[in-house]
Amino acid sequence: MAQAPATVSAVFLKYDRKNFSDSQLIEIYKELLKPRLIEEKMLVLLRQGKIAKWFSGIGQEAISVGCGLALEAEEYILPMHRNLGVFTTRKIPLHRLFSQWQGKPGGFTNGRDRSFHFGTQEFHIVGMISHLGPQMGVADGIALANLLKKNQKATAVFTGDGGTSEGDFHESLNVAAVWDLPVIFIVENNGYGLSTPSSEQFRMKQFIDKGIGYGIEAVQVDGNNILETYSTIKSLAESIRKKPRPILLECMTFRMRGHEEASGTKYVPPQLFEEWGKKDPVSNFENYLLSEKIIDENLIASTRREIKQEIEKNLEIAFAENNPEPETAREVHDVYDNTKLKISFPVSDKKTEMRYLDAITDAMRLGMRKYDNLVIMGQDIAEYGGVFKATLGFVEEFGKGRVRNTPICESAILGAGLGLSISGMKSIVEMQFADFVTCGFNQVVNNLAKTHYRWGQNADVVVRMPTGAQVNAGPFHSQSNEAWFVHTPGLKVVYPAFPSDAKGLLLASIEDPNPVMYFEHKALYRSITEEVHEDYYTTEIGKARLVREGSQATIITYGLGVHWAMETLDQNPNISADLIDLRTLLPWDQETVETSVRKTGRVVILHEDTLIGGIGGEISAHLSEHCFQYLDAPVVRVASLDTPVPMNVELENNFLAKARFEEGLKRVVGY
Ligand SMILES: Cc1ncc(C[n+]2csc(CCOP(=O)(O)OP(=O)(O)O)c2C)c(N)n1
Repeated sequence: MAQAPATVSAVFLKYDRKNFSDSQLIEIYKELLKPRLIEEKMLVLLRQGKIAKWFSGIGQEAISVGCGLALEAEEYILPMHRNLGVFTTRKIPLHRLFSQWQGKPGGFTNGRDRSFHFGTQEFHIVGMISHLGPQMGVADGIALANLLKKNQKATAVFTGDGGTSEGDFHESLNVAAVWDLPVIFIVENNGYGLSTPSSEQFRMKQFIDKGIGYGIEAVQVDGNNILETYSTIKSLAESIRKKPRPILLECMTFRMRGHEEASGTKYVPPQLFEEWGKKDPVSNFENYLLSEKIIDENLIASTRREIKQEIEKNLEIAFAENNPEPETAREVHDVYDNTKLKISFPVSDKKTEMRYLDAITDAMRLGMRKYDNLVIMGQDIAEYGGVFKATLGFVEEFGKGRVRNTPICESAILGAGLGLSISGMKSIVEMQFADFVTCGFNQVVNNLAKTHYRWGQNADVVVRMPTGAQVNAGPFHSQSNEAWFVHTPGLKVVYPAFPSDAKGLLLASIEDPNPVMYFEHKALYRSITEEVHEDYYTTEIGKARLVREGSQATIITYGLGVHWAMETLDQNPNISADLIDLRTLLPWDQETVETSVRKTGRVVILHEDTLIGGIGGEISAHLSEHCFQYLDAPVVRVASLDTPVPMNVELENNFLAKARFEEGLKRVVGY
């Protein structure tokens, strides 16, 4: 157990009251004291077994409170797990915080997430996900929205010193630097990441030394000195509102308790507690105000009494609240933003022959024209037009503000997509190749996918995924990774096989307020054409398409598989089969599939993805569970080999499911 902060009567910190009036200083004191008293109460409740876990920020309050006081109420703050002061200075009713910590409905996540893991538009706070660093990319997106709206707002995001070791820190600072984003990156340097001391976390002497590496300003403050944190953040915010740019703010501080209360503090030398205990942010400020005769013992006592009463009153409310009543339908429903989208039909009959790639470009162009809050971000997508030229000419029409070349920072950019959405904007993020989404995987599966379920915030982001093999590009430019995302509640996964669907589904994805992984097959870009409506139209997400009709079997496939199946059927005119193009993989169209299976009684599932853990397994399991009585043959899956994708054309052909599809189809039909 850590030692309690030493009670000091002397003032060990140097306070500069600047132009603060006495009453302002008293207000600041009250704001600083409140999180301390809440925490002290939480520690008591923890010992009494009334709460389960506590991440303490005792010793670091001056940073959170300084930031909360310095920014305007409409400016977003993205705090971490030790920043209670951000929440209290934003005047969140305490019973809502207490309910949140107890998983009660009066909190912000209806019991779905813990402690400070929530956001609230009402208070302009975006809480963390457990992974620490992703916050910073989200802050970039919020700041980008502010920059594009020219609304002169600052954003502040927190990280611990340990969190800066993550790639997200580097990526987010780098993106913010290149784009001049008005963000204050606040590093709370408390010397430890869990139990690991700074010496085992990084080599540089101090964080401000990193500023030069990113080409940004960096400022260091005494993080325990409330007047210094408050005044510095206030003036930095004023400055970046006028001249947008990121600033790294290093706050020197110390965590006076364990990482969380159960973890102990054995790893911290006792003299550090002694040394930093003297610099306690609350008692020093209190003593300073006493020494300046701005407050007296009576005011201290009455302030403490008032705050304690407020805490007790609000705790009563939270404790009296019932736990959330589990309701399965509501849990499943809340995974998505269920705003009903109207399907748009083309106004005229005018059609043009388009390649698959042209249809994608056309959809993006029409989407950009319709939604002036839509931003496209990706590597080399601006003047260069993207490696596949999908956005050629877009900069000329829409400008560099909305068509943004990004540094090679998948994670920060996907996080920025969420930040834009939080600020009411839309985005398309182009992965240069679907394979590279691995570098931003966390933002997709943990941030974009889970945010709506957690605190009701939608992530209006389309991730374009140039995918697939048959292009002799080897293991890192050919993968089919759609199954990873189909397994992630909260995402939609779309995968068109034809130009007309590519256009309609991309426009539907842009309209959809949920995160959509939009897979586009590279081998189809320039190899197929179709007459496509010139007008704006959308194709419903979640609906399969019956491409061919037949009686002997049902072929279920998507993407390039649809074309392989058509080719095989053309070569085998004696086989009569329903050919279903799923078009959307999450949610997949069970009704269309079941209707066909009930008719044919035989099923072959074809996908380019490898077999084990592929979507075929899910569909097959579903059919054996729900259509067993209609089946006249075992469901057959034809997939690519369970190996990485080889480059050599012969090896790749052998790898791909196409090589085994005809045999599989005949096996099913002849069973
Ligand atoms: C990606 C990731 N790895 C590991 C953890 C486990 N973890 C939680 S907090 C923490 C230490 C964070 O240290 P720091 O950023 O310095 O913040 P502090 O706790 O000191 O305030 C670790 C390792 C995590 N949450 N996320």
